[in-house]
Amino acid sequence: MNTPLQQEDPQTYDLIQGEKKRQKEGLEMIPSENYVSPAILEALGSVFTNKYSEGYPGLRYYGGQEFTDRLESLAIERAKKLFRSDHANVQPLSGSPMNQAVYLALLQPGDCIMGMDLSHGGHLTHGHPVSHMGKLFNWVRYKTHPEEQGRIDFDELLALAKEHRPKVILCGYTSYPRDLDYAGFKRVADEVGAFTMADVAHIGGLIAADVMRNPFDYGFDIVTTTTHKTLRGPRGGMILTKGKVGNPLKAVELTRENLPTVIDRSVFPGLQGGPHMNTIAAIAVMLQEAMQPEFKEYAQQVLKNAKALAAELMAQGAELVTGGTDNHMMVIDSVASFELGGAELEKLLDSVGITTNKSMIPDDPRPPFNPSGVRLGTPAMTTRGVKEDGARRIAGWIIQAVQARTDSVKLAEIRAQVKEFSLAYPVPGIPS
Ligand code: DSN
Repeated sequence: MNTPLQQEDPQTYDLIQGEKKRQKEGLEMIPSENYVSPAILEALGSVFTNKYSEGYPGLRYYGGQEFTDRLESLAIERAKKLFRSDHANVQPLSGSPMNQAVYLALLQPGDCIMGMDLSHGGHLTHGHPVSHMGKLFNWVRYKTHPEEQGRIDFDELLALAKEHRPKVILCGYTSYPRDLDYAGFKRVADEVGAFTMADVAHIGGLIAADVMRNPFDYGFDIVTTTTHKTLRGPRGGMILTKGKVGNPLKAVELTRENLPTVIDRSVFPGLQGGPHMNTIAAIAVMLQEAMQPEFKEYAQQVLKNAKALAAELMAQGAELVTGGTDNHMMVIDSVASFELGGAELEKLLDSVGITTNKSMIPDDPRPPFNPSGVRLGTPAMTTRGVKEDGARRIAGWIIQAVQARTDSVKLAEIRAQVKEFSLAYPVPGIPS
């Protein structure tokens, strides 16, 4: 029997079927992607999508909030517990508005903020000149030392901070394979009286599971995270803060204690309109899943798989930025390793069913659309149940594909092996 979607819009239905097949038959190795559970898909497709809820629980601009208020409060309480924060705003529509809401809450146009250089692993929203936020504020970018396992030199950072007197010191990354020394950032921020902000979008799930450091344990003021990467939820964002929860309808002075209120007011009415309540429902489910013991095992396995994948890639001749990984991702220097640009390697791996994405390497001389690297990660494959031996096989296929780059017969053989392997590990929410 046809589904309602199939009957009403067969074109869209067919595209969804195509995407399901692609996800089932291939390996998702983009470090920011994952698979949600059937329960999360159900919450995301629920009738909460019909509801407008501008405001916050108990303080809305529309009627009919009996269930939305309880839902948002549930998500907030779960987020606070999981991340050990005093407050959580679960309304950001995704990562960019989440970070924008923080900058717009703490800074005036032209104010100084420090963040990690994009080619060293920082995100576009961390002040890259092409972004609106990059133009609005005075960004000072710091770098890493990739030849020293990606170390950040805190003497250099302090010297920069003393010179530029930032109001905020931001750490966090989108393409950096190591953990961060939050205590080092906090020391520098305290010397110049700056707020501390960590964007842990990539590693939110690993922090929630306590397998990576939590910035709040080092005195950070604000932590932002998307909800769909290692946290394995719907696409969305959360802003977690220390401080005293106040009334978001009343303007308050910008102080550490007032951060929860200042941030709430910045998200709504400052930046966004109605929150997506169906997404908040799915975030609530995701947070509950992340509190279970199985989630900790998942997070531990993500790290073990990344170590196994990285070690095997290096053993077979790949050069990794910083020489390895301490988290869920790694960046292959594809030019140094194989004389292949990142775009070429991404395309080659697409052809054998391994999905990755091209990525800059530190101080990359090549342009962003064909940079010198490719980024890989283990969150999605680990959700499917792949373990270290599988990670090593995947490394083998990546190297074999590079070696057979002009041999279409061999590439087709690798594609068939990747498909057979992938089909043995079902994707949650997609019947096998
Ligand atoms: N697009 C995300 C990533 O792939 O890291 C971050 O925005």
